[in-house]
Amino acid sequence: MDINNKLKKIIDFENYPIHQASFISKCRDKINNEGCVVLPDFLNHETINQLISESKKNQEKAYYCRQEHSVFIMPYDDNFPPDHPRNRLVVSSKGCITDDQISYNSSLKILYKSDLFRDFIAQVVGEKKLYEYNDKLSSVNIHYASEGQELGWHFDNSSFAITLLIQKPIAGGEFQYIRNFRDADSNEMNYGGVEELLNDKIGYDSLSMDPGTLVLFRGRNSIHRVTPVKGGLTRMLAVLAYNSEPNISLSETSRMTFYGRLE
Ligand SMILES: O=C(O)CCC(=O)C(=O)O
Ligand SMILES: [Fe+2]
Repeated sequence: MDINNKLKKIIDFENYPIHQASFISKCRDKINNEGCVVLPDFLNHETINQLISESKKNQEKAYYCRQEHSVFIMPYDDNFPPDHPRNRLVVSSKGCITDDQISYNSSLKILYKSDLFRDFIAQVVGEKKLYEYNDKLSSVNIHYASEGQELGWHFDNSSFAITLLIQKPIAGGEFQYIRNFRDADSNEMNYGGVEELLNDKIGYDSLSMDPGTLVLFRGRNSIHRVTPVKGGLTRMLAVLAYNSEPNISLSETSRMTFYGRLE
């Protein structure tokens, strides 16, 4: 079967006509105005059940890392004191499996590789074309967060990210964010705002999502975090990553940090 026909069995194509100009333009307006597009029940129930079972089987292969990092995900800068928002540290801890550990037949791979889906995302985020990562690890990942694991406040390096929740924890594991909180391209880092946030002086938004929800998020300027998971059910989430240029590999530093290996 053609990959785009397979795709139509994986997603709710009736409610989400990702090939239609009017739907695409609605999503484009949404991401431009609100910083994210959230599509509940994007994946069919059968797809979610398959993904839960394959992700559980793969969990034993996950590489776990715990890091202390600045919200800017940059090394310590001597030009600022240790308690400056540029250098203050937050904690992130999670497990991760990589693209090469996910079966070629997985719905996630069919989705990731389908032109229909890829063109939809490209048009929504305003890129001509999207490419997979050149290395064998970085294109499709599954993140695992068990009790107590979390992602601290951060800005992403990439301009956008696509996530699909596979399993929701009993409590916690909530995605929280403040949109347009800095302007990286004009080097406007909003240290004042970051300090207020880290001191718990300002509010933020929360995204509520259930398994099967697709989130397309511009995380480069919108600060975000995932709160600590509570209870015995692991938060499992797929991350689909594309590049706007061909032949790009994730940096060696990032691969070593997140995957513990280069290939
Ligand atoms: O787990 C999530 O929902 C978000 C993941 C995230 O922010 C990241 O991987 O940078
Ligand atoms: Fe992020």
